[in-house]
Amino acid sequence: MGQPADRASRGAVEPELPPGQRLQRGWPVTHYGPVPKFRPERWEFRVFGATADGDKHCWSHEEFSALPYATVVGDLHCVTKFSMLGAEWGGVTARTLLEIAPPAPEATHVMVWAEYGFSSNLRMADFMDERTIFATHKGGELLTAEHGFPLRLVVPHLYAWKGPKWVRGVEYMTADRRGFWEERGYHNVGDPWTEQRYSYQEEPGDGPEL
Ligand SMILES: Nc1nc2c(c(=O)[nH]1)N[C@H]1C(S)=C(S)[C@@H](COP(=O)(O)O)O[C@H]1N2
Ligand SMILES: [Mo]
Repeated sequence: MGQPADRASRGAVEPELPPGQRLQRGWPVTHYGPVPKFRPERWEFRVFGATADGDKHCWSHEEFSALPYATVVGDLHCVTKFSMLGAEWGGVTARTLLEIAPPAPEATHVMVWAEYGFSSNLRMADFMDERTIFATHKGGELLTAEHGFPLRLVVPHLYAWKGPKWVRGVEYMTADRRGFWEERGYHNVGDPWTEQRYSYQEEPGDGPEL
């Protein structure tokens, strides 16, 4: 391969690979279960749980598509060790969502919900990261069905299971709770830079008791 050295010798800014990860050519599809069929008339995006006003907030697909569009550059690190670096994601940032549907001050975590009950939990600080984005596009193109169309979450600074594809809503929580993979042996926080891969690596305070 020798690619990193070539890049370094050209003096290019080296995109960094977290420990134990390798670069992947192309973009593999990884998920559990079937790819859901998108039915626009039945799709809605919901923000619920510990909201500031106590109400549930809902957007139809048309309404959600009209929210402010932004792009961020961020990586995708799968815990099975492949990484994609420096992709451009387009969509609605988590910060925008937090502004238009603010959480109650007591909210400390979020559960991000997707089709078929898939979920992933995040600390509010990770959700609030400026690069956390509900993506509709990658590299200027609409996501394909396998990659999460019409909407997926991307949390570039965490392992990619923290970014549900086919996402349908966010629950603001006043205490932490494990999502789908976090209940099944994966780390509650999932920082790829410190290789927080599995729940047996958790330190006190990293997550709710198993
Ligand atoms: N709904 C759903 N989203 C999911 C998953 C899943 O099983 N279900 N797997 C996650 C994992 S483990 C990874 S690595 C990424 C992969 O995204 P990709 O298929 O677009 O590469 O999706 C994440 N989002
Ligand atoms: Mo993954």
